[in-house]
Order: sequence, then C-alpha cells, then structure tokens
Amino acid sequence: MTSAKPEYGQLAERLSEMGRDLEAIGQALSSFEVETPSWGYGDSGTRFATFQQSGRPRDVFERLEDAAEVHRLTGTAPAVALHFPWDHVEDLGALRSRAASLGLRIGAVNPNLFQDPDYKLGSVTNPDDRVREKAVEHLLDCVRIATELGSTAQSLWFADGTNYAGQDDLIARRHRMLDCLARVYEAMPVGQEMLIEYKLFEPAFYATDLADWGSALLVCQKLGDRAKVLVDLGHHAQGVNIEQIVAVLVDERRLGGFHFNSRKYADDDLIVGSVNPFELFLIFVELTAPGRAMPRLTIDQSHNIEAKVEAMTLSVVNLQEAYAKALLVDRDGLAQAQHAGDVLGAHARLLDAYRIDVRPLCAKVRGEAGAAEDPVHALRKGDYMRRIIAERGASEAVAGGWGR
Ligand code: LRH
Ligand code: MN
Repeated sequence: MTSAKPEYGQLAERLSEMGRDLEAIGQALSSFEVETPSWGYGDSGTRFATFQQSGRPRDVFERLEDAAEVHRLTGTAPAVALHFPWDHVEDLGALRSRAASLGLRIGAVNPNLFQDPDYKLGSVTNPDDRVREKAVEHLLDCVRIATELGSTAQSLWFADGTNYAGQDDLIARRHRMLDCLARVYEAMPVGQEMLIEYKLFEPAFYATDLADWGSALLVCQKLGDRAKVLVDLGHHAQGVNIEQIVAVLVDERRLGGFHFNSRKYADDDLIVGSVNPFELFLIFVELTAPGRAMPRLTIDQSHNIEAKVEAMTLSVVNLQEAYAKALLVDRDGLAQAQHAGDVLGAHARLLDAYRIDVRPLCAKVRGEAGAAEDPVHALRKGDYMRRIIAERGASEAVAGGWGR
C-alpha cells in the first residue's frame, strides 16, 4: 500500500517498524462493511417534538438515495436496514431493484410492534391472544418481505413491558413470547437469522420483558442456532461493561449483530463514538481477537438536530477508525503481558493502538475504493445536499410531539 500523502507515508513507516502487516490491515479495512438504518435519514425527534430538516427524504426511495450517498462517500456502507411499516411499499421488487441500481443491498428487516394502539399491553407478550396473533402475523409478513428483498435477517425489538407491579404475570408473558417467536423462527427460510434485541427499559416501565443480554440469550438458546443476540449500545444501565458482554456472546457463538450509537444518559441514539470512543475501540478489540468473525454491524441512530446525511457519514467514518485502531493492537505483546500479570503493561498495549492516528490509513483505503479520502469534507464541498434540498424542498419545521 503506497500513497502520495506524507501523513500516510509516515504512518506506514511507523507501523512497519512496529511489525504491523499493512497489507493484511488494508485488506481487512477494505472489506469492512456497515449497514445504515433507513430511519436514520428520516424525521426523528424527542418525545416532545420532531424537527424537520430541509431536504428530508419523503419516502423509502429517497432514504435509499441518501444511504447511497453515504456509501459513495465512505465506500463502507453498502447495506440499508429497513423498518416496516415505515418503509412499506406495494412493489417490493421495485424497491429491491432500486436499491441495487444505487449500489446497495437490503440489510436486516425490522418489524414494528411498538406503535399500534393494540400493543398497549404488549405485542408477543400480550395477555390477549387476538393481539398476539396480530403481532405474529406482522412478524410472518416481515419474513416474507425479507425473502422478497433478499434480506438475511429479522431484527426484532419489542417495546413490551409492564408499568406496575402485579400488572401481569412476568413468566406467563415470557412463555407467550417464546411461543410466538418459535412460530416465526419455524417460518424463517434457512437463509435468514433472527436477531433478538434487548433493552433495559422504556420510560414508565416497572418490568421489561427482554431487559438484558441474559434474557435475550436464553430466548435464543430455546429457539435455535439461527437466533442470535443483537447489542444496541444505548440499551444498558449506566456503567455496564458492554465489551465484556460482546466477548461472552462471541464465545457462545450467539452474537448476531449491533445497533451502533452513543449515549450519555439513556437511549440517546447519538452518533456512534461521539460520547465514548474508547468504549467503541474496546468493543472492536473484542471483535478482532484472533479467530473471531465480524457480525452484522448496523447503525441505529436518530439525528434530531444534526444534519442527517452528514451525521451518518461521520458515524461510518468513526466505526472505520475504531476498527482500524483495534487492528493495530500488538496481540502477542498483549498476551505476553497478560500471562506475566503485567497489569499496566497489558493496558498499555491497548493504549498504544488507541493513540495511533489512523485517519491517513482509512483515507487511503477509502481513496483506493473510489470513495472520498475525507467523506465529511467531500459532502460539505459537494452538491448532494444542495440538490436534494432543491428537489425535496427547503422546510425547517417542527411536527408531531405531544398535543400537536
Ligand atoms: C429501540 C430501537 C430498535 C428500533 C428502534 C428504532 O429503541 O433501538 O432497534 O426498532 O430503536
Ligand atoms: Mn436498536
């Protein structure tokens, strides 16, 4: 790997002095892939208001266009996760070929069982079997949709929980959920896997039916080998060691994927790496340990006040850089220090890699893939935003929210 850029030259020299295999690292970086979420391009807001931005996509086709721009700029985001019914269209074939014509493939399919009033007391856990039947129908519909779109994953998150002690039998709810999911699991064609996403709580909850990685893992073990746990970085209690959860799930061969984002307090869905980049690096240190395969890497964010296409572009860049730093860890030095009980020596092996400025390396790999060396700069200098604002309309408005 050679480059005109002096920064890259200096970095390459330093890394070869450190005995790093630049060829292998370049290979790994050029095959690194992220899935962006269609819903990350559309309207989003707080529970009090939704802030509409100029140039906002008006349908799934325009959301795909924005995703294609992020892929054009980064060379690292060839797949788009969809959410149904938010991305519902009559002609799924047209949607699939439109995505392909934009150089994209359809990623995970996300059913939505958290907006219909029927699910007030839960969806697959609901005491009313008519409501559970409706929920299973939607999940089976999403299996059919995924098959038509060439998607290989059902990504399931349930806003199911109770608000007061005694409101419902917690184990009865669990059994209802297991029965429903078993029917969906049976209906999934072999090419599809089921990702179970847990979350500590929703505001006003007393109990969450899938609150943590353990409850999600137990459900997966009951369903079958194609059921795996999805880790959303915003779904844990403060202080939880997420990279340790990742390591255990990898060890159990039950890590199905991620919803990457950042949080300061709760499920904030902020730009991944913006609040705790060291934690993100440590997650990739666990994912890149020898012999471990990379699971599905999906972003799940809502960009309430920040420019959405730029936010998604920066998110993909942050993920690529965290991965690149993790690839630079001196694994032999780390293992030796760990075996020798050299506490700070081992810690320093991680700090050494984390402190390397990998931007010239990532820029080089993107440039070689025909993407932008500096994607955010290219977006700001390019005319994509001007074009979509002209086409879709310049309206900054506040919509939705309580009492509007
Ligand atoms: C729930 C969640 C889930 C999605 C939704 C958009 O908080 O993380 O993954 O369905 O956000
Ligand atoms: Mn999520």
